[in-house]
Amino acid sequence: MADKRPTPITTFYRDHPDGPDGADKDLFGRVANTNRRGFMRNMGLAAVSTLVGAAIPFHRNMPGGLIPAALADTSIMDGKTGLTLLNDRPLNAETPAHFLDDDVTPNERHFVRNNGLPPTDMNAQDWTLTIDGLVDTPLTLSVADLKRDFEVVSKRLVIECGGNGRAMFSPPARGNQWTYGAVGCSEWTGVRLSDVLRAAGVNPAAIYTAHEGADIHLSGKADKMPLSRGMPIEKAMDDANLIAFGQNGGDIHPMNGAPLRLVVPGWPGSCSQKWLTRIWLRDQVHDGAKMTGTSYRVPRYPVAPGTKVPRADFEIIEAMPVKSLITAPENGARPGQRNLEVRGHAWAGDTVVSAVDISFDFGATWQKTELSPAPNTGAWQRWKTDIELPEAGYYEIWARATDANGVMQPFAIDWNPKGYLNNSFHRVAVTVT
Ligand SMILES: Nc1nc2c(c(=O)[nH]1)N[C@H]1C(S)=C(S)[C@@H](COP(=O)(O)O)O[C@H]1N2
Ligand SMILES: [Mo]
Repeated sequence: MADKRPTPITTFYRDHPDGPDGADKDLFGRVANTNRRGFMRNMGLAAVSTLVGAAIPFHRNMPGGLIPAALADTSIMDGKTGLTLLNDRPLNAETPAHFLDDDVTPNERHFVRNNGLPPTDMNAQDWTLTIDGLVDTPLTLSVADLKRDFEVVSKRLVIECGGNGRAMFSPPARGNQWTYGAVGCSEWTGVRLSDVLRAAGVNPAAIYTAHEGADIHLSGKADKMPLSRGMPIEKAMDDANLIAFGQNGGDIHPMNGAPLRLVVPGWPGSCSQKWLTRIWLRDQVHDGAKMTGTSYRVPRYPVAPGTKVPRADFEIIEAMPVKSLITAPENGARPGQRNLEVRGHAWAGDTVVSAVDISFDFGATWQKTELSPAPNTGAWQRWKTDIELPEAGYYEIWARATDANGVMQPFAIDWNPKGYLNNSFHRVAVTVT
């Protein structure tokens, strides 16, 4: 009934209903016209051994495409450290909770969620953004134009993948097995999306945005996009949204969408188009890649775990639910003393967090924490408290946030077929020695 550990990769391969090919497909994405799957796929044992720096006595048990844990600290991504690699094609990596302890998530700790292959050219000098569709004046803007013609602002904004927490779903949901770390709160610098849309002149017939980026579909086909999502025009006009060209005082990390990306706090990360090239205003709900079917959608009504839900009963995810993360102590900590500072962050979609409580007696009693206000709309909020554990032994620290509407994180997962919106409590194990 509580959180389940992520499925071990060997179990995942052994039990996959479509065999190892199906498991490969889930983990690495099938490439339609080539046989390249993951980067490990075509590597012989000798190459893998070289990479891990030793012979592998149990190599026969290694599933095809397995990313050795020794390499899982994202050694194939420059400028990222300590992330856990979940998939290498497309690249997906999450941040262990204790590496999210900073108020502002450094570039190297910001998770990476790619649906396709990053563009090869991310040169800010010749990058342009087109604003078109239902606007009075279509615009083509360079990064320099954006900086010159609009007010430049810096804000801390949370980006959280709609699938964060998917790994704890039972029955399991296909897709990247994010645990807790598909979330980050960097300081983004850019111009307000609303200012740019107003400059183009929003036609009253526009009801939805459509976002396009320069990344490449896994098939390599130029006429296919890995991801193109949008949002209702009312949400797009929210002053919190940025067209960002900076992250934490410097350039955006290439894997986080350099040189230009949208940042739409509070809604699924998929709204925050990376490598942004176009915003198109439409008179209908956008039907781009991963906008339709069951992508980033949940059933309109609560369903029992494992239910097969008709497609027509899915609706597009909008605001993300209230959630908290324990960033200290680290899971598995073995402190030598009973007094500890417990701290973390909490955030709540389009609203704010009003309380974070923690428990170390499996939820029998709860202790209030000191909660800071968000430094700006769309940022996460720091919480912390001191605890004194009564004696040596094993404890779990649980955190539970409540939003301004009185909605509290649940203990158990609200299951849905695609594994979105898991905001059940974060739990951390601590053994006082
Ligand atoms: N162009 C493009 N933008 C994208 C994606 C993508 O695959 N391509 N992934 C989206 C998803 S699903 C998420 S959760 C966020 C993740 O942002 P990050 O990789 O900077 O953490 O980017 C979004 N923007
Ligand atoms: Mo996402």
